[in-house]
Amino acid sequence: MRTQVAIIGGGPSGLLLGQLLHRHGVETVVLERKTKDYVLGRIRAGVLEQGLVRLMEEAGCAERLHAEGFVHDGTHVAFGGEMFRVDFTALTGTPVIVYGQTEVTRDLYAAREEAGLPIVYEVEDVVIEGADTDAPAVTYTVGGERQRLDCDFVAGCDGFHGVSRKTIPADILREHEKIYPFGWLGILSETPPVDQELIYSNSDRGFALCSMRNATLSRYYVQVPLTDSPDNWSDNAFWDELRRRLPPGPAEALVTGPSIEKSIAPLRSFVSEPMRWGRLFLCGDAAHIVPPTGAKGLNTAASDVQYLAHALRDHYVDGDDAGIEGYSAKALARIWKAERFSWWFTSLMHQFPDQTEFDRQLQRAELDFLRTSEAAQKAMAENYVGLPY
Ligand code: RFL
Ligand code: PHB
Repeated sequence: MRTQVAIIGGGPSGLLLGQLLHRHGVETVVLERKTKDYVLGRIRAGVLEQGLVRLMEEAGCAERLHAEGFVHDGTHVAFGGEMFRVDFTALTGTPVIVYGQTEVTRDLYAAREEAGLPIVYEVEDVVIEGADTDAPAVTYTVGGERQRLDCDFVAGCDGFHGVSRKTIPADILREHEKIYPFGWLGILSETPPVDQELIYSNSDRGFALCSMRNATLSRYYVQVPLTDSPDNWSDNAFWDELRRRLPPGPAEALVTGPSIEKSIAPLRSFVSEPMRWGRLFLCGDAAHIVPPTGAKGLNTAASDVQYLAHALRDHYVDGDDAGIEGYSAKALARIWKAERFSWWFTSLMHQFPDQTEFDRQLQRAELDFLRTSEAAQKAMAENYVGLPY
């Protein structure tokens, strides 16, 4: 088999890239390790920057997002039993959209299927060959048979545990990592959200976040030690702990019910450089991870995809390779800013096991500065709604 761009990974990065390239007449084949149902069963991000919304529009996949997504003009930040609001739209002119990653992915799958574009599911033992030559190929096993996909370029959209990053030789790849000493225990429940907007809470008992998917589906998180397990948490224990970490108003308003999903995600910051090796490009979680506090994971994947889609368009349509040459540096410049914001907001909102009273007072002072300073709120809002790209 032969294609122009082999896309490894059928998550949001790979599917969005495939749709954008299709719009420019560039052929792709998507290779996905799992089944479609498995990919759509993963509960992940919920907050979309305007940049991603714009890309979904460009891909012709934004109809349901506009009909069902919720416009959030701001967010609440709670600490010391009090709560204040940061008004994104007033401060930056831009809101964010709450629409689940699962739904983004579902819309992209539907568009790919409607356009009759190829996806190969349940591929195993994927190997990228000749990425540093003019004739790369991807080999893989499906249904017990070894296959070969010849291509011009390979897009590594296969997430943090994929093969693409590992294909870059060790003497070229540089990895930067920070592991946080806690995780987020998250639940999804068929209950109305406690507030119309998100609540990020720094409490003496640890961080909590109230989020949502729609008017009847809520997503809540509490910070837990890395050693914890979801099996240690009954639904009631979760609700009690969440309530204790919220200010009195939302704590009283919280509607509880059975959880339909419960899991723990560790928190990590990670960047690998460069994001291009010859004809192999890394996109999204394959190249970088942020702790979820800034809601930036899916959104940083989106900016990579835009840069890469435009670079490949310029190559095929205009014969211009400047975008390809500049891809890694351009993507990384934006990634590092999202890394910085996600690290900052994580550091501000969580309890660290080795935190001294001095550190805690600094957190309180910074939160109070954020509460009272328009300049501080504007800096936060600008980052939260997404730096331009
Ligand atoms: P994905 O979504 O991991 O998709 C990669 C795809 O590649 C497949 N794959 C392979 N396919 C073929 N061959 C191989 N060898 C393969 N290895 C892997 C996988 O099966 C998968 O389908 O990466 P992508 O597309 O780059 O998208 C990135 C986002 O998924 C990720 O950044 C966000 O979900 C991160 N994230 C959040 N981001 C936000 O912006 N806001 C959030 O609120 C938010 N919450 C979260 C999150 C991530 C979480 N994780 C990873 C556990 C909450 C959680 C719990
Ligand atoms: C979510 O809804 O899952 C969510 C929202 C905001 C975050 C992280 C996760 O910062």
